This record gives sequence, C-alpha cells and structure tokens, in this order.
Amino acid sequence: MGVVLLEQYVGGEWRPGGGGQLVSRNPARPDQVVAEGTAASAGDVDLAVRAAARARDHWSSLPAHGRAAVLKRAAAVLSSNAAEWGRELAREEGKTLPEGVGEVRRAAQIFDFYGGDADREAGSLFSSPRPGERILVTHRPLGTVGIITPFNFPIAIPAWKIAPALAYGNAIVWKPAGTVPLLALRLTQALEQAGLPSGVLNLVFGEREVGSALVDHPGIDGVSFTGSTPVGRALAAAGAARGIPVQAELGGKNAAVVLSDADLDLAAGQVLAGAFNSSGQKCTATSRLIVQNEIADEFASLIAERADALVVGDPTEEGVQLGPVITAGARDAIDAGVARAEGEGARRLTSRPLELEGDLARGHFVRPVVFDSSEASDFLWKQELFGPVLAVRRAASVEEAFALADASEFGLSAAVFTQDLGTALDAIDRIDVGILHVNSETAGADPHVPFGGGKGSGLGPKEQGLAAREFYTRTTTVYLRGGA
Ligand code: UN1
Repeated sequence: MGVVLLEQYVGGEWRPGGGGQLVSRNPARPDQVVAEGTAASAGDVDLAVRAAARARDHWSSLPAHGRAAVLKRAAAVLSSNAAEWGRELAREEGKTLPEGVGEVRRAAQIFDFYGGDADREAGSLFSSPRPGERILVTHRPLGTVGIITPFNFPIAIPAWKIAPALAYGNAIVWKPAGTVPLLALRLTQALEQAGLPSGVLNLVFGEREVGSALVDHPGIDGVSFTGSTPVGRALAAAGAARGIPVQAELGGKNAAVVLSDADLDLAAGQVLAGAFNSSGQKCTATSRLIVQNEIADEFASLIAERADALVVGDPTEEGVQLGPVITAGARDAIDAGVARAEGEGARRLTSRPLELEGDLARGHFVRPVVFDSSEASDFLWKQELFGPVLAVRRAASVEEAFALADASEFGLSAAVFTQDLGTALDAIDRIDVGILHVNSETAGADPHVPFGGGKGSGLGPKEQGLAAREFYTRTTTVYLRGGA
C-alpha cells in the first residue's frame, strides 16, 4: 500500500502546511508509514479561520434544504467508500477491520440523520400573556466552530460534530488527532465530493499547539472537543475566559453491574465487547465490573477465560479480535498501569502472554487483562487507563453494587445486567451517568439520541440527536406584535 500525501484543506484548496513533519504509522507494524505530510503553522490556522469567516454567511443563508442535500450526498460517498476507507481506518488506528468498516458506515448514517434533520423544525412558537402578541424562539448558527477530535473514532466522532455543525449553518475549522490524519482527509474529501462550498469546512493537521492556536483564535465562536478530562477542562476554562461556549466530551471509568439473576452468557459477551473491542480505547469502554457475590467467582472466571481466548494481532486480518493500541507511549502507559495495579494488590485472573512474531512483535500490542481488584488499592478502580484492562469487584447486594458503580469521578456510561425490570428501573436513579445500558454493553451511541456524561466525563451541552442543535445554534426570542 502506498503512502498517502497529507495536505491541509483551507478555503477549498489542498495545500501543504507550514508546520513540522506529520507522519501516521500503522500501530500494528510501526515500520509502515500510512500517510505523510506537514502539520499546520499558527499562520495556517489563521488562514483557515479567515476562510471560514468568508464562507459562512453564504452557507448559513442557503435554504436548509440545500445544506441537507450536501449532507445526504456526503453520506452516500461515505457509504460507497466504506470498504476501502474502513480498511485504511483499521490500518491507521488499529481497530479491527469489521470495526473500521462499521465506523465508516456509522459516519454515513450520522450524515444521513443530520441531512434529514437540517430542514426539520427550526424554532418554536409560544403564546404570550399579552393580547395580540406571539413569542417566537428561533435558532441561528453559532458562527465559526473549532472542532478537535481524538484518535479512537477517527471518522465517527468527527462526523457527529461536523454533520450537525454544517446542518445548522456553521463554518468549521477542524483539527483531528495527529495519529489519524488519513481518515480526516477521507471525510474532508467526502464533503468536497458532495459539493460543500469552499471554506465551509477547513482541515488543519497538528498536535496540541495547533489545537491551542485554534481555540485561542478570536475568530472562533465555539469549540467542540472530545478527549481527556484535563485537556477538556483547560479548553473549557480558555473558552470561558474568551466568552465562547465549549462542548467537551471527556473520559470515563464505566462500570458493568452483573446481578445474580442475570443471563450470565449474555452478560459475559457484552462485558467482553465493552471492555475489549477497539482494545478498550473508548471513553465508553467497560473498565470496572461489579458482580454480585453469589455469582462473582463463576462470572469472573468466565470473563478471564474468554479474555484469554481473544485473538490479538494485525487488525486487518480475518479472525483477529484485538488490534494494537495507538502508540508505543500508550502501550507503555497501559503496561505501567497494569504493573502498578499488580504492585498495589490487584490479582491477575488472565494469564496468556503476547505471542506475536516478525514485524508484529514491534507493534503496540497489549493483551487483555482482567484483575480481581477487591483487595487492591483504588488506583486501578479510579484511573482511566484507556486500554484493554478490566477490574472486578464484588458487591453483597444490589444497593451496594449500584453504589459502587455510582462512586466515580466520571459519569459517562454504565451497564446493568438483570432480568428484573424493577431493579433495572432503580438503576436509572441510583447511578449518575449520561448513558445507561440495561443488558447491553457500556459502549455505543446512536445518532438520534443525546450522547455524553456528567461529572468528569463532560462539560457543556451534550452531543448528537437534537442535543447537538443546542450547542451549534444560538436562539433569539422574538416578541412579535402587529405594527398597527
Ligand atoms: C461509542 O461508544 O461507540 O471517545 C462511541 C469515545 C466516545 C465515543 C464512544 N466519545 O470513545
């Protein structure tokens, strides 16, 4: 496979960036370069913001039907390229081929959804306490939004920020994670092919300093970010200082609660998927497992056994269930977390070592690890490791299980496995999370419903569904009387 040339997309033109070298590598075989080019300079960011400012009035003044047509065409381009771009995604990010292809299809569905939403209800009409008056609440675009996206969903997360931003009439400057520029290029090409006018979406590559240049630029009217909790909080503070809204979707330490009446086979499959798909690199991944005493030993052994059976290898090969993590640094941090957990009393229930040969031996692989952490320090229970590491604790009762799940600095998602409807309903009030799954894994997000969490997991309006309109628009409340 050839190396793809990376160029920024500014004002409708593809051009090299003025910053340092940018290279993305296959994390399974790091000797292989996937894409190469140069990152943006601060000057490029400025050009991109100016291009967006020039383009946005035309875009927002188009009838919503016109914007919707572009989004729907982009969905079709994504669908028709899903096989090829999904393979590139697996090669650049490291998730398995079915996950990669599935993610490109998911991006297509998101564009389709917002293509359908763009021309739906755009405001609401209220009665007035005063005779002869009506009150109208209308939505206007936020303006130029800065979008900063992570590596772990290189096309779906950008899609669920970019699609609503465009649908509601905004212009965009987008900085994707430096590790996955190729998929950002592909999404931008899809929008270009779909006929998005020049300057409405601008793509700049780079690392944190490019993100800072973007957020600090006076021409940016709002920022949507997905990434770590410390960075999100710093961005929210920077945004507050400038008086612009920031939507931040952050970390998680999501619990699956398996109660003694659960279907254990179903629960095991869902817990494994939640913990180990994408090698655990999801903010929605399951990293804590709480099991009711009566079934704790049986269920923990089942999970450990099945985790040891998972096939780790080149994610583009058939039958492989876990690919690598994104970088050597990420792998080292996960390995260090595992070693620390063991040093602090966690008992490893899995035992299979990595068995990789040839150039795969240089890949950034981590085998899935399951720990009994009942006797361990809180480190493993509290710290997000962003890798395939699952900590198990026991609970004597349903109340204790829910309380353990709730006792976290994060509040993104949780899963409860039970066959009792009343117990499931109780969980809604007991566990403070933005997303609750009953008898399904903690990960996953549908485009038509809100996504996001509270506590350390998110700041600002939620993403997706109609929640996205709240962030990407401002309202004007209009008191309307006849002139006579
Ligand atoms: C999913 O669970 O399918 O960064 C999506 C993340 C989340 C997206 C999760 N923002 O992992």
